[in-house]
Amino acid sequence: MRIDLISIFPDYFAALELSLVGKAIAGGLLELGIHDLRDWTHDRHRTVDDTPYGGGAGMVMKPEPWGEALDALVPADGPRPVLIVPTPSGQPFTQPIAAELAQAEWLMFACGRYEGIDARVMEHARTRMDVRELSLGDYVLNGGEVAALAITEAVVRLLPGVLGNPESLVEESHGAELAGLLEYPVYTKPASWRGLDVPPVLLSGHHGEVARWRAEQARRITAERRPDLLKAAELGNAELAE
Ligand code: 6GU
Repeated sequence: MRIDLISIFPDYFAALELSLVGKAIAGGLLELGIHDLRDWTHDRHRTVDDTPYGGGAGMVMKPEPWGEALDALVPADGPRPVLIVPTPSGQPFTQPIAAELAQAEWLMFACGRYEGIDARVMEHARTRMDVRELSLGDYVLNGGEVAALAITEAVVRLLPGVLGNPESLVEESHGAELAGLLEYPVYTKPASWRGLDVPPVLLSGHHGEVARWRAEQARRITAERRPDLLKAAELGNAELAE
């Protein structure tokens, strides 16, 4: 897979050299391109924003630098990337979307700042590529960079050969997560710590009882924290649970 990230703060993406994503790059499973949007400005101040038509607070990202950046990075006669535009007004990003994006050969992130990118940039890009406006959740970040990092990590860990222990992925697709539930609590040694004991069933060696206990816990935690997911899970409707 290739991933290109366009931003006025390319330094945000230094974190991708670390851990799992860094290893995927070192291992040749992932190619990363990091681009400064201001490289496609032409004025002395390298201006990327302007005031919004129709009035209102804040600034809007000008279309011209984005248009030039996409023209430069996506030649008309070659393969087309999936263009991901992180925005709080996007479709909610979920695990099934991560799995879908992990099938793509080429992802490109357009990270906006301020009040967003002139809407014509996405409208024009749609004529040439698959555009996905995605949100991490119902809260506001200052820009798309942190969301692009989160989406990149969620996608890259699904690429074949990236995860140290692929059993974790198998478990994710058979356990509580597939059922649309939150995960059960986990424990490791020591069996007793600061007066708190690991639930004895986990030390019992009875695999059936362990599985039953974990299913109960997953249900309890989901009921407490995400009653919306529990309803969907009980309908056995995986899509609603997503
Ligand atoms: Cl994807 N972008 C921004 N700027 N804020 C967000 C978000 C994305 N998801 C949640 N809040």
